[in-house]
Amino acid sequence: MDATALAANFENKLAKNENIEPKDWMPDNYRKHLIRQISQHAHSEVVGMLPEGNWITRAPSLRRKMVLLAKVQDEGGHGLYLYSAAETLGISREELLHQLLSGKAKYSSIFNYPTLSWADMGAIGWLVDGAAIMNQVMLQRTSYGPYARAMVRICKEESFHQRQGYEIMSVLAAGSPEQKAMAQDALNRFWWPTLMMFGPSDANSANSENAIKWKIKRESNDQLRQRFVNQTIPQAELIGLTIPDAQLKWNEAKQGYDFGEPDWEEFNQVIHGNGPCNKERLGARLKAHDDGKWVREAAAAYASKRKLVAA
Ligand code: FAQ
Repeated sequence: MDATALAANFENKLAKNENIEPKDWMPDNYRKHLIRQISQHAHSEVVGMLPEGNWITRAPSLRRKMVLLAKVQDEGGHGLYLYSAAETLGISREELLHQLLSGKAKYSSIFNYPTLSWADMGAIGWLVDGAAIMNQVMLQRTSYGPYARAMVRICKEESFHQRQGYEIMSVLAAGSPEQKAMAQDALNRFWWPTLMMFGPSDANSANSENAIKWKIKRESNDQLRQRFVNQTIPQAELIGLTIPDAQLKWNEAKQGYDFGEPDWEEFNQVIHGNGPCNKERLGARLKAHDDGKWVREAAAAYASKRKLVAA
């Protein structure tokens, strides 16, 4: 097929909502866009293990510890599926990791905030995983096959994560005044950074136009943020916690809540490396990479030995 026919074939598949698969022809910019988004997503899952990993040894009971451990391991698994999905686009795992460890690649802003109390485990599960699902449900129908398929399993696991977080928050909110205050404080600190997870407003979202055109994203940053707010307010009310937003108000006409504007200056600082924990997070990943060097070397030596035996 000539270039025009290949491009027409690609557009045709998108129009029919058929997946684009790794061996299909695709425009270079589509490939680049996907590598950027999928790898940022993978890095987010892996760096996202750190804030919760901080509380594994201090979980208040064996049950809580087992659940948290399982959840953090799930996030590591999500990172692996997503790195594999990115690799199908022709970039190596080494290059992807280099981009993260050199500070070139972005990962979700939310993981640059500290986890100061046990209630933060509740807030992360409830809000951060809740926001992640809101975004990822649409990604199950993203146009690139390997990414869409990875999202199906990831969404199932994120749904359990969201429930375990909300359960932690509801137990604390129904506990002693100190426990309830701890839950409220976690909500106060995580609310605005969670809203920022959806990315800048549509007017300032440089990548959205292509993402929507290519059916990589099926809904915009603002639409998803609005849906998350609508879904979360009744959940907060049910357990007697207050959303820290004086502008929050039900809007009958739009059948949704009006809410305040996140601090976009703070968001810009965080995504450019100047958030409260950016250096700590990258430092932890660099250390993990160095500590794992002998494992990579041993695995490579074993693989070449097996190749020799097979030859
Ligand atoms: N943080 O033009 P847009 C999780 C960047 S998974 C950092 O609107 P786009 C699970 C953006 O990259 C959480 N950077 O970009 C879990 C772009 O910069 P670039 C991760 C952000 O791609 C839970 C620039 O700003 N989820 O949490 C952020 O159309 C608990 C302009 O933005 C995903 O990655 C941000 N929040 O929309 C794990 C889902 N927002 O690349 C552990 C897949 C924007 O041009 C514990 N990703 N930027 O230099 C997406 O849906 C999209 O990439 C968005 C951004 C919505 C994140």
